[in-house]
Amino acid sequence: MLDKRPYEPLDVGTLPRRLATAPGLADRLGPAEHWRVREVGDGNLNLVFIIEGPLGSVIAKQALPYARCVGDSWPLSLERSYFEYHALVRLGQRDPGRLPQVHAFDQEQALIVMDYLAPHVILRKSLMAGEVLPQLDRQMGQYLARTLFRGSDFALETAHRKRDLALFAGNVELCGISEDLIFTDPFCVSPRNRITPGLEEDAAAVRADRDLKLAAAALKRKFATRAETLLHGDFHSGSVMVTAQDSRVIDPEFAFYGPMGFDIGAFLGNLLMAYFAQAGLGADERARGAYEDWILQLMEGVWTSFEKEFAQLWRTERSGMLGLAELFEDSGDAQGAEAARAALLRDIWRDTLGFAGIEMHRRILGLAHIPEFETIADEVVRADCERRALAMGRRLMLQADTFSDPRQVSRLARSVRLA
Ligand code: SR1
Ligand code: MG
Repeated sequence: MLDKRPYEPLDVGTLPRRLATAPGLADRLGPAEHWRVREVGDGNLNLVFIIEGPLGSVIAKQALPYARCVGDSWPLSLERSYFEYHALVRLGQRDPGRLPQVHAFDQEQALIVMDYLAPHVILRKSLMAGEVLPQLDRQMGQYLARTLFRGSDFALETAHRKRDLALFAGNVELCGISEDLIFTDPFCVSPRNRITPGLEEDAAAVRADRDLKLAAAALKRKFATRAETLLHGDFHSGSVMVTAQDSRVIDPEFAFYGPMGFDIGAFLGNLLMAYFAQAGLGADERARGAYEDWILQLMEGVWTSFEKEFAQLWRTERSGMLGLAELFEDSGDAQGAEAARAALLRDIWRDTLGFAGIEMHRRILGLAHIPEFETIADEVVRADCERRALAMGRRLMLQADTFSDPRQVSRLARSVRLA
């Protein structure tokens, strides 16, 4: 246990002093006087340090009392670190080995010490570098199925889930960021919005598109009211770290109870944006075509693996209040249970596509953009890539009902890409 001290943002000098007495850390790293500390955070919100000692390394992540990407004009409470810690523990239990292990949590300092993932790199960077990751679809599909199913009333004991629901209901501030930045800002004039020059007419067309705004409103209602399972809450390709064979999920500070399709949709939407960005990322045409195909295969494979793992969990771990084996298997109607699963997966698939489409809008028209597009130096090329992604996102938001499987999504992506 660390002694309680009032919060202060730490730096490479004060961090080792703060953590020197943290139980177990010296065993993991070696003596504190030999630690080397570097600040490496490049995310939107927090400080991130790598601490290297003679025996090993860890990451220390500290929340700042404001949004780092904007500055102290956007104050944020430190509590997000508390929710991130609880989410890391729960998601890690539901898909063991897929999240960094937590070694210390200092609530007062909003500081989490966890595994340093090496040689992993952020998935976005890997997708921009054209790397093929043969295990990623299976690992991400399984991660999504395990965490979403095991955190829901299909699996968890009711009292446990309701207690957890109450705990994460406190993550008001970060949910508020998503409510504004994802579901509202891209569809109206907001001082937080930013666009690539050349997209002005496209942004105005979105603001005037009543059908699209109705779809955004319906998705926002789902996000805010359907407390189905514990979500990561910000599951994009900057929240996954990869090697050629392994992947880890990081940064669940936006965790809350929401609709299953939200995490899946955010991930698939980011893969689709990586697909549309390839045209501006400078690989030669042949290599690019093959890589674009692989990204679409990855997107399809994540959903297929999710569905497969979800079905397996449905058959073997449906012990929660919504499991309802009494109505089906216990009454001699095993087929009824399969029909209930198929209906649920159709529902999640529809939500997934809508959330994917809205994620694609907010990353192009809102505050928080993505490096896949931002690193395209030629603004005309960038705007063209983004325009195609917006067209795809619109179809996903408005026609989610019409796609029966992810291959149809890939077909549409190819035709939008080549139009
Ligand atoms: C002010 S925070 C902006 C974005 O960064 C985070 O990663 C979330 O995606 C959030 O919407
Ligand atoms: Mg993050």
